[in-house]
Amino acid sequence: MSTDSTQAAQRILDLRTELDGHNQRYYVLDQPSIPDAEYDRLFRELQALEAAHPDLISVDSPTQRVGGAPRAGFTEVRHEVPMLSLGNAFAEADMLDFDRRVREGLADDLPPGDLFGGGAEVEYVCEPKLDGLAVSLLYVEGQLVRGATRGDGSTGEDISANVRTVRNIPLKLQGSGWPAVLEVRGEVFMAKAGFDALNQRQLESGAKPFANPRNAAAGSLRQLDSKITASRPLAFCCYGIGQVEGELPDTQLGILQTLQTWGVPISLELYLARGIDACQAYYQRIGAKREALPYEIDGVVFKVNNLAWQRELGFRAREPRWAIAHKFPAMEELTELLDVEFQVGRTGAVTPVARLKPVKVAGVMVANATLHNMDEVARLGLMIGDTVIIRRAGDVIPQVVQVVLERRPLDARAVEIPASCPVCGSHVERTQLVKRSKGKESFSAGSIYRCVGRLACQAQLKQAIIHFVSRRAMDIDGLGEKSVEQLVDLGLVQSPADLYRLQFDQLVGLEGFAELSSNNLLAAIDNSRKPELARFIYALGIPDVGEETAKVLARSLASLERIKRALPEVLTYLPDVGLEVAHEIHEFFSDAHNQNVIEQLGQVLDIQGQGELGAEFAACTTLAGLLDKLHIPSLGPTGAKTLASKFGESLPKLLEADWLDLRQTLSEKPANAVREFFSVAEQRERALKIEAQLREFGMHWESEKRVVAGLPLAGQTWVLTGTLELMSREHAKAKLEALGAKVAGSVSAKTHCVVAGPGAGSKLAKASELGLRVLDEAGFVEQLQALGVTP
Ligand code: D41
Repeated sequence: MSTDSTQAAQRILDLRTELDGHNQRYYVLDQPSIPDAEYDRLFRELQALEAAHPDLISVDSPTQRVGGAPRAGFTEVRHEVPMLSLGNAFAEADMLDFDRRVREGLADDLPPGDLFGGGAEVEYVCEPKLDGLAVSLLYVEGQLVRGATRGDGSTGEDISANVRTVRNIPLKLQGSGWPAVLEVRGEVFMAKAGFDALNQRQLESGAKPFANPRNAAAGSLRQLDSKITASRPLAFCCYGIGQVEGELPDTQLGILQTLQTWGVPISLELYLARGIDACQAYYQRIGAKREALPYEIDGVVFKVNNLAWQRELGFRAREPRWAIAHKFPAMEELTELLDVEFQVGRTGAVTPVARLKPVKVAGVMVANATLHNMDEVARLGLMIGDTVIIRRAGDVIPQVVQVVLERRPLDARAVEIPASCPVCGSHVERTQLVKRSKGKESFSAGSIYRCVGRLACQAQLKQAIIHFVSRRAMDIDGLGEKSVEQLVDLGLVQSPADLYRLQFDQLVGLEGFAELSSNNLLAAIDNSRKPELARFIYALGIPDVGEETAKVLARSLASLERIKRALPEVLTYLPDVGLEVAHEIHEFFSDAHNQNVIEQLGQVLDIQGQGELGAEFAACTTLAGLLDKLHIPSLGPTGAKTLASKFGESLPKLLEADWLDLRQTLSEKPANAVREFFSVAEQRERALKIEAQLREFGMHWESEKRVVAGLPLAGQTWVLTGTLELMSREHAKAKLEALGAKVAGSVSAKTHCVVAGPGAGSKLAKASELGLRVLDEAGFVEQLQALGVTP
């Protein structure tokens, strides 16, 4: 043998071993260890080597077989008609080759081409290639009798119980005229939204999240317990048929459309293209829509429409000659983790960031990926030097989804959180994330690391200033991230209040600051001196306080003083403020450093919109509700109610009660708990303090039966949709909120009114469906005027 073929033989053996290993992990263990794109490359390398050295082909080469063995636990199913696999095209040229082979294969059937060499064109059915799991559904007399995986194409697994849980798979065909035996084939997949929600749930329950929707679909479908399958957001889309006893149309499209009339889901993107150019155009169109589609696709599939021609073309090595998949650039690639660096965010959170050997993922160069937190690093089992799978889906930041353990180098290093802040050198503190749920504080597994340097840390200061000046916060135009960095680095700005002390002479001459831009910036800063309270609160950058929460705080408490003093329990009386956010707010204002920054800002700003308390607190509440918020062990909501009514809705009376009084209303355990709770002086005082603050903020016990006049639209939810022509949507929203209404993004039965401008679509349709009140913009303006508000 020549050295060339000796080398080829060795490489072929290596490739086969490697591919067999991947097949085993992919099909049998549901744990793929490399991205599809990498697998495809290895597979094609092997195919090419075998094509060049046909004598080296062996029957057990992965190229001669597709798929894997059924997993122990499911019954085997033999496919009457084999489930073929699909050939792949990666470039336009591959598609032209495919079309040429089709036309050559059909030469006798096609009409002659024209005089200019243009051949007759073939009709192709086009559809997206879903990234899921191929399955077979057998219907006998219209009844679903069996579901099976594709397996290796000849033998799959019986997953009947599981497919029955997939919501859009008909258990019985609709209508009539279906063949006595009909095998429907298609893809079971998981939509992007369902996948995200599932992974969220997996994380919350401490389970491992799935790397991508395909793994999630496969893992869900191959559950031995079909109850688990039922809880997963799976869907089915038919792409063809297998065994048939009866009549069906004689085109691919005709069959799919007929199946649809029987209730079988087919692709919404189906398209009939005449000629290969129309196919290429379809590929481009779907490619442009790819990220916006609600499910993941990895290419587009083209099939000769005429069934007689499909039969004539036949197949070769398990791939039909009449169909091909034109792949899109892969969303996942392999690369190397060069290092892990630590970034410090606005709230001081120290987060690991992956520095990668640059790699192109779906057309975009990726050199960094977020690692979220140290728990994520631990979950991935990540070490520096590892080969990792990078995934870029939609417009989200690239993510590290998996470590390829087999490729871990001997000198791989552990990822360690620095003991001190990489920016300011302050101590890095570990905070165990506390999940405060009803009744108890539970420690979740999560923890974050925080630099304790606050605004003395340049990184936090920069982020805080960038947030402070942003459009939705103080809206100071002309101060981009680069300029903020400069001002901080030069020591000109050491706290947000320093912005208001900047002088022309300090600015002019800095990078990006000529005379005009310096003056413009100073004017913009000056213009921001009278912020609305909500804007100011939002600009402070309190963890977990977004614009909405800032508005709620401003509207209901209506003064910075009250917001600063509000007790966490009192804050939870506000709409949409949970205990966790309430604690964040309280802790923020209790911090001496923050108090200092706010104090300084108070000297340079004139905060607007402070005054009377809003309607939120004017609402009545009950003593039982307050007891509930104290989280007294063993005291449930019912116990709290009986207790409150027994003591005439009066906290002082309840505090005077002795054990016997308590025992008259409660059973022994809660009675003891209540006595014990209030025997601690601090807790007694705290309860009284909360009550006093609630009263100060305008709350009344329901028992006091005082009629409270709220804002005219208090308690109502409004939705704005379509284009408003007389005013901006923000303006309309502000007006509604000032009247006490909540403005929501989606229509539900709880919506009070929908304001619909031109171009309103599904929200308007839903409103009419629900019989809701709908106003056009003119009607809305009238309504505002009727309520005494200038539009
Ligand atoms: O959407 C898909 N993943 C898809 C897969 C599709 N739209 N069409 C397909 N057509 C076939 C043939 C042409 C063989 C009937 C397929 C597959 N096969 C397929 N899926 C998995 C292996 C083969």
